[in-house]
Amino acid sequence: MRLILLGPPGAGKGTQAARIEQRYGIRQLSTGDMLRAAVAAGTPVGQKAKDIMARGELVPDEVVVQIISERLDQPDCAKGFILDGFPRTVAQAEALEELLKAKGIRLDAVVELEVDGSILIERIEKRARESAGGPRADDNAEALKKRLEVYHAQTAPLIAFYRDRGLLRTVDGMASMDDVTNQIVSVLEAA
Ligand code: B4P
Repeated sequence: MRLILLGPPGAGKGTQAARIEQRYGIRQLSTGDMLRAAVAAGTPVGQKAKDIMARGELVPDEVVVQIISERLDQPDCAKGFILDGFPRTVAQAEALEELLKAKGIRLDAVVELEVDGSILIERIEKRARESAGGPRADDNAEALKKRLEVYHAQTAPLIAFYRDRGLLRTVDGMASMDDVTNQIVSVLEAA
């Protein structure tokens, strides 16, 4: 099973990808987590990404495409994968299409988590307040405003991109976490 989870910041992509990974034994590939790990380790990619992420902007397409391209070649992705937070631009989606074509892999579904703006802000403010290790560098009002603007300008066009390819499935991301998981499972069982 190969799928993409699409949605604005705080929509629950990371939350749901971890649950789907558990349920189906397919790998969660979160570009956000990979980039945060690179920042924490101080690698060249991390040094490049650190300030960009803290401002709530997108890391350059070529950097993220390279990370995903290498990751998809790892043996643990052979059974399937959930792309969480990738692609985030039309250029990334086109690069992914080429990559998958070259590897002879077909996507099963693109699941969009639909959540209203006010709920996204509430969720991220809650995470910033409650996170044990302190808030994420980009979980503050200014960066969040930017992340939402970037989503609408650069990522939302992917909804039409995948609808045109007959892959888009939209679920209500405002329901409880269990309910959202059940909706995604239904979509996958039907794919
Ligand atoms: P990400 O790490 O992808 O973060 P996100 O979009 O903010 O979060 P997500 O939707 O996963 O929300 P979560 O489940 O955590 O990106 C961070 C940054 O990395 C980007 O801004 C960018 O700089 C960079 N980046 C990443 N990928 C990139 C790419 N492809 N290209 C360029 N740059 C890239 O949920 C949020 C909160 O809501 C949690 O606290 C959760 O507990 C809560 N929640 C979730 N579902 C809920 C529900 N149903 N009900 C109530 N609460 C819920």
